[in-house]
Amino acid sequence: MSQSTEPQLPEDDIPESAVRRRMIKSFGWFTLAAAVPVGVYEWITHSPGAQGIKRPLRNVLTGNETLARTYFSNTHLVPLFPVEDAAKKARVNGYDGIKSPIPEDWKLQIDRSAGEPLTLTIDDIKTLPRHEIVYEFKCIEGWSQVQHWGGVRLSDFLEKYKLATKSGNAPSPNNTDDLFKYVGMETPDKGYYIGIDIESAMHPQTLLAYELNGQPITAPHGAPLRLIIPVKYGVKNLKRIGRIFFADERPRDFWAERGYDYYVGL
Ligand SMILES: Nc1nc2c(c(=O)[nH]1)N[C@H]1C(S)=C(S)[C@@H](COP(=O)(O)O)O[C@H]1N2
Ligand SMILES: [Mo]
Repeated sequence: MSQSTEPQLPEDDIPESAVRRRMIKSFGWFTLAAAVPVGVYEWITHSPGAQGIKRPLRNVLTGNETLARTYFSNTHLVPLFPVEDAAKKARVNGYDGIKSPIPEDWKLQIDRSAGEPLTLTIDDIKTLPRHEIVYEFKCIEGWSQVQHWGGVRLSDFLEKYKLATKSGNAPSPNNTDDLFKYVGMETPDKGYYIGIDIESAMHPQTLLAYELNGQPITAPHGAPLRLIIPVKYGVKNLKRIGRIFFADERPRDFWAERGYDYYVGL
């Protein structure tokens, strides 16, 4: 586990707090970025300069929902905390879809637009760059807690396995029309399920998490793999992912069906 005050990142990475500071300082940049339609935050920050910013801006969309969705997802980083602030014992909440033992033959299944579904082991997922995040996890029921999670970026995962696109190519800032609008996830027994907008899925702080406090996630917290999506309330942070799929229609969502807002963004 990291002893430094910030989660350790690969050397070529931009520390997320530094990105945030830059964003806060540069209000103009922030406003421009807020108008970019799809989850291109990452693409913009990694692009060399003005040239890289031009293309997403050409696709500016209007409409309140689009603006709200964009503002609350890819242009907005949640605040980070020093690792010492993380709760030693994270709170457990919600057992839907995880009441049975973890399937011994657990594999992550991912539906693709063409060909057979992909099936991956936890070791396959661990081949991607590991990221940690220490942030305030918020449950819609009114509690929150600083927690320390580790895993891989969902955006890295979608790129590596060429997912979330109609063409079967890796997601690209040059072709946002090719992206499906939603990502759906469900537990192996389908007892809990969520849908998230693609902008939030591509958000740089969204993780497929396999560690809590530097240890493998325990069963009640969603072993072997769960979603950590800091731009959303707890309800969207599905534990024990069994299947991932992509759609242009909103995937069904356990708590949205029970009266909560579909987006539940922070
Ligand atoms: N499979 C599954 N995932 C779930 C839930 C659930 O009941 N089943 N509850 C959600 C809610 S409401 C919250 S607040 C968080 C809690 O995560 P934790 O138990 O790790 O604190 O998990 C979310 N993911
Ligand atoms: Mo929750």
